[in-house]
Amino acid sequence: MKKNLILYILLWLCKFGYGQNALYIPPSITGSSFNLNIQNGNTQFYSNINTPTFGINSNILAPTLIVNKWDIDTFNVTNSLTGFGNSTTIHWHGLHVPAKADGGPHQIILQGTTWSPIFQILNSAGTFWYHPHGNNKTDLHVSKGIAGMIIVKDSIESAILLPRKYGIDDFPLIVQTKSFDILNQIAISTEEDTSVMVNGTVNPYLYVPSQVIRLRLLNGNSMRSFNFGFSNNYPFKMIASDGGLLNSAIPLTRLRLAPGERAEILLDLQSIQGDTIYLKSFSSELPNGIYGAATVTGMMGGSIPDYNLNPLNGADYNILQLIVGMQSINPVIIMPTFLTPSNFDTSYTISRNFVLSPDSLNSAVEQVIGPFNINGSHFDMNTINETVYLNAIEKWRITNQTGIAHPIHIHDVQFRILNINGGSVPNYEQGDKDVVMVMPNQYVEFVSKFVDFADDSIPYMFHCHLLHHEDDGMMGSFLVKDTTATGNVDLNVQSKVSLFPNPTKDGFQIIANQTGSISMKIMNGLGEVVIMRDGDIDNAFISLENIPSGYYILQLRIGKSIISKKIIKY
Ligand SMILES: [Cu+2]
Repeated sequence: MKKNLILYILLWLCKFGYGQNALYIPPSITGSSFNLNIQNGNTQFYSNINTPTFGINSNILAPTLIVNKWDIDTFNVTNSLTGFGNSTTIHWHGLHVPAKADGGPHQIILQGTTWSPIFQILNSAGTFWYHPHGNNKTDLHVSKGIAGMIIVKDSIESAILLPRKYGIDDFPLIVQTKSFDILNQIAISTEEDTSVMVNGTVNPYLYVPSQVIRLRLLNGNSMRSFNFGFSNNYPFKMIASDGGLLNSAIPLTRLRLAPGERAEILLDLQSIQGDTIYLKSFSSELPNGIYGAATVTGMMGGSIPDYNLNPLNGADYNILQLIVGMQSINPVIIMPTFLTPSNFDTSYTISRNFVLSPDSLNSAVEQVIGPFNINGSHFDMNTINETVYLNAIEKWRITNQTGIAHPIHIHDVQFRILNINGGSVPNYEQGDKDVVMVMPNQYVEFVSKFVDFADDSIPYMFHCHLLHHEDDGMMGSFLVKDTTATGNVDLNVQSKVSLFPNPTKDGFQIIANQTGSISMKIMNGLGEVVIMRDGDIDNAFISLENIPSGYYILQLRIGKSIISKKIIKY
């Protein structure tokens, strides 16, 4: 293994001097029905060297899905992978969807079959992603290339003057490192991920216009964190975290992203036309314990074998060259300050504790390499670890008693970080999040509300997003249960309910033709409830006279089902 590593470092040094490559921008697709074919491919990361890869509708990676809040979309995901044992799943990371549509380990897509979840986009505008989440194969399938970005749009984001021309002033950047074995096959569970790539392009460059540009950063790595920044400490502003827009743009020169985390940043390039700057990782500044820092050394002195042979660990290295050219048509030239007001209810009534521990308490090395457990358990397909009640607001405390930092991801919801070790939260982590890094010997507390979707048997996942740890079982499951209804969007019921007239000037009638109780709420684009009624509302006229014109969402609870409809008031 050591001999191989020396070879790789030599190869890496050679590659470093290699020519640069134009950054690949994955194609974007939009609409209400998405056909996604998971297939085998071949990619030349380095000229004349073919490497077998996996991709969706392409040799590697996946199209960027551009979806609109409130739309009901169908995703036909076909597993066309060949080779033994390549059943997989596709998880919509960060999206708030029913458990049966979530794409966790329970929604296996066997080879040669198609999985077709249908769900409404309920998230606010932001950058999300989709990737495999199968039991024990997440690292392999993501590393082989299956990962794509999801861009959610909504009316609030659209009203802000921001760059949003995909591939012109608004760029998806899926940042990853990979290991290759001597046969140029992608390898996992090594410390030899010396190839840095963006959107599958090594040594990439990108021509960007000399105006305000938007970069959607996704750390799509298995293990490695990045400490993003630019050459000469060129300043940037962060506008969105995992779950979407922040309250206001935050000026930064560094931004740490762990695997699974996203951020949208703005750069004002007006003053440097003709120049070049580099997106870099300043990994020399990462503290001990974070995979990617100079050291990952536990309390008992254990460290990851071969870790210090990887030249990226603790180094400051280039990720993407930006060559600043001419302005595009109708450039954005002003950075916004105020973005969107925050409305997140943190009045929790239930607290849960989760402790991350190494299985072996007396091995110094296992403190940093695992296997790790959560509250003493490893993931089991047939076990439900936690049960949450629908509409509960809960505080979760994650305590890390291992020697390595773990980015903890929770499905179904976005959360707000209340405190880190009882102290303050950095401003760039104060927005909506679905991944949080928990440092060794620290705890993080966050709060979330578990709304809209309940299921009596299919759980959501919470887990470490270091894919090697996740595959080793550092994952648990939680059910969201409704004591009064299943909470599932029932499309059979949905199709039978109509609103008339819609669009409307002053009000509408609900035609449900259902027996039993119906309750109703109407929410505005901020998710605020503007009208609520229950009781005998089937065929009743609902007045909209007292609310302003615009788009609204009607949510009806009929018996055990919840359905949603869009209403337009003009
Ligand atoms: Cu972990």
